[in-house]
Amino acid sequence: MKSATRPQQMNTQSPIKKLPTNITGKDYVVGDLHGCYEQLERLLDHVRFDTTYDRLISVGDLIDRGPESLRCLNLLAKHWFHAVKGNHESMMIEFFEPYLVNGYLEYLDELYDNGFLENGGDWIQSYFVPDPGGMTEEFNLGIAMAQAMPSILIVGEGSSRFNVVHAELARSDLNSIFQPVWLDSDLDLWHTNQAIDPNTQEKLYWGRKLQRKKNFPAIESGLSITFCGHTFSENPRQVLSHLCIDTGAFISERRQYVEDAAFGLTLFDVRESRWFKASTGPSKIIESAHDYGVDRD
Ligand SMILES: [Mn+2]
Repeated sequence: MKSATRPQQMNTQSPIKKLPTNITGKDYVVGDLHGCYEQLERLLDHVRFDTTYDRLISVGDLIDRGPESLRCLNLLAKHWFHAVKGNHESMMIEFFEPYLVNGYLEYLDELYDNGFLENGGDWIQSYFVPDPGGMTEEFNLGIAMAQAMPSILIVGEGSSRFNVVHAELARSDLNSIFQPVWLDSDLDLWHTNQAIDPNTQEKLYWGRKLQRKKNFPAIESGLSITFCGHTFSENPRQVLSHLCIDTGAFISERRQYVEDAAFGLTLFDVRESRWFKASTGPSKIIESAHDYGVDRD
C-alpha cells in the first residue's frame, strides 16, 4: 500500500559547482539517460567502472520517456555520480512547484494538456497517492535531489578542465557578435557570484543554436571542452568546444523502427577521449576514439 509523505523543502543550491580533478580514477560523462538505466548498467560493466575511484558525470535529463526514470534520478544519491540539471528536471520541478510549496496535491491536473506530462513525464502517475493527496516518499526524495542539481559543472582546472551543461553555452546572438559562446572566464565569474542571468539559464537548458549552426564567425578560444546533451543524433559530435553526446537512448528503447537501433546511450571516457554506445537493438556496444582537436593533459 502506497502512502504519501510531506515533500522536503530544499534550500537554494549553488547553480554552478566545481569538482576537483580526479587524480585517482577516471571521469566518464554520460548522455541524456531518460530513464534508460539498463543501457547505463551495460556500459558501466563494459568499461569496468570502479565506484571507489571513478566518477560518472551526467549532462542531465535523467528522467522522462524511458522505462526507469526514478531509478535514474536516484543515482544522484551516489557519491560517484554528479549531474547538471536538464530541461526535463526543470519541467518536473516547475510542474510540482505548488505541491513543493503547499505539501499537498489533490490530483494530477491537466493530464493531456501539460508540457511536462506530454513530453514523457507521465511516469510520475505511479507515485501519486490520492488519499491524502501527495507523492510517495521515494518520489519526494528524488525530486528533492533534482532541485539541488546545479546548471553547470566545472571539472578540474588548466588544460585538463572540462565543463558540463545540458544544452549549450551559446550567447544570445550567434551571428552578430564576434564571440558565439560564453567562455571559461564567464563561467568562473558566475561561479564566484553563484548567479546566472535568467535568460542565459534558459539557454543552458533549452538552447539548440550551436548544434544547428554551420558557419561560425570565429574559432573560439578560452572555452574548455564542454560536454552537453539535449539535441540527439546517431553519434557524438563536436561543434567548436561543445561536445554533444546525446545519442538518443530513449529512441532505441521504443524499438519502433529498424533505424531506432542505431541510437543508444553514450558513455564518454574523458581522459582517453573514447566513447561507448549501447543500444537496445543488437546487444553490442559500439566504441570509437574521438579527436578533441586541442591538446589536453
Ligand atoms: Mn533535454
